[in-house]
Amino acid sequence: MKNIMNKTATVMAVHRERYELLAENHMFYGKLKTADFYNVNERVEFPTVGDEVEILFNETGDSLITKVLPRKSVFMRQTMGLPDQAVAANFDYVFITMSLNRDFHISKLERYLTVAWQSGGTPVIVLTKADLCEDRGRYLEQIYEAAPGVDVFCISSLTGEGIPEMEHFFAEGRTMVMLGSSGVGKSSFVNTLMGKEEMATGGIREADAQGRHTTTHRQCMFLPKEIVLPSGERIMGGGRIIDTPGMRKLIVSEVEEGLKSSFEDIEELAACCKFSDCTHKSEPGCAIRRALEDGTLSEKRWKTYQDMLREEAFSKERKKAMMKKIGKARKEIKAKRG
Ligand SMILES: Nc1nc2c(ncn2[C@@H]2O[C@H](COP(=O)(O)OP(=O)(O)OP(=O)(O)O)[C@@H](O)[C@H]2O)c(=O)[nH]1
Ligand SMILES: [Mg+2]
Ligand SMILES: [Zn+2]
Repeated sequence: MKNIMNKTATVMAVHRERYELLAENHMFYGKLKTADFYNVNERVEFPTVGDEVEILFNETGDSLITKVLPRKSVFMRQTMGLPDQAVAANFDYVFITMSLNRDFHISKLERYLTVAWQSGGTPVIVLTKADLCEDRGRYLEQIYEAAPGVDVFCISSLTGEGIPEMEHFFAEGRTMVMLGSSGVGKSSFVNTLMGKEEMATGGIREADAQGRHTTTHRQCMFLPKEIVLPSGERIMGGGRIIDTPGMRKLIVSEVEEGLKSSFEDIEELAACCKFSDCTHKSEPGCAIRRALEDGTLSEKRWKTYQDMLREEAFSKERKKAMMKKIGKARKEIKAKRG
């Protein structure tokens, strides 16, 4: 049997039930081939932005997406009561975006780092709104402690300050995904690179510095080959950037691997405890206790690490309960079918 319509395409945007696809420099729309994606007996990945998919190309209407090809990286989000959702895929860098003003929380950064390390991409910290910040030193100090070895950039999307230092990320063949809370300036950064208002941006509510969730869908864009910054300075582009909506709350799931990378220092310390099953409470020869006492490890960082472990345990329990429910539902459907 031959099918000359078989192609692969890249998912550039996800709308409610439609996917914006790109193949051979041609933009078109696709839908899921329902039978392939909603078969209750199989667990399949739903396409997300950045995915490479197999399609049945249709010249006159929506093409049919039949399969998601293996991903080199993926960033997952957990939504209460629903299976994990892939936010974006196949990126090289995760731009963890935080603003250099009131919204700055180091514990948030630690969570984002965990998710980034776990995704398979390389985290890069992008501190926005540098034009609004008088004293970035105190932020940077905390960041260097929380994210040793991770690149940090202070930028302003308004003036373009700090962006030329990031030029090497924007090169052709590279893909980056924006990650960060609502209102930190992810879309503004994208727009400055694109040289136009590609994504809508929004104000933030002054009272609580909480974003309004301006971006509601995920979009992948090609940067111009030459990026012109607000100052008129030109840098090289050509790569791809994925904008995402701000995450109100990032629930970390199955973070073990990510934990090891962003809390490597703690893992290493724990490995030096006298007892391999040390609970780090009152055992003799506990390297964690010692580090806490002499200040090598800050109480705050230790607490964040513990919170993360707790959250992970909770999330695993919830997942188990959910899988049980789904399993039961599947059995019922099978039984009905006879
Ligand atoms: N002064 C200044 N304001 C900025 C900068 N970047 C963003 N803003 C402002 O911050 C607000 C939020 O920016 P957005 O780009 O919409 O934020 P976002 O992260 O995309 O938010 P969501 O789409 O809700 O996740 C807007 O009012 C922007 O004008 C900056 O570098 N300097
Ligand atoms: Mg946005
Ligand atoms: Zn110990």
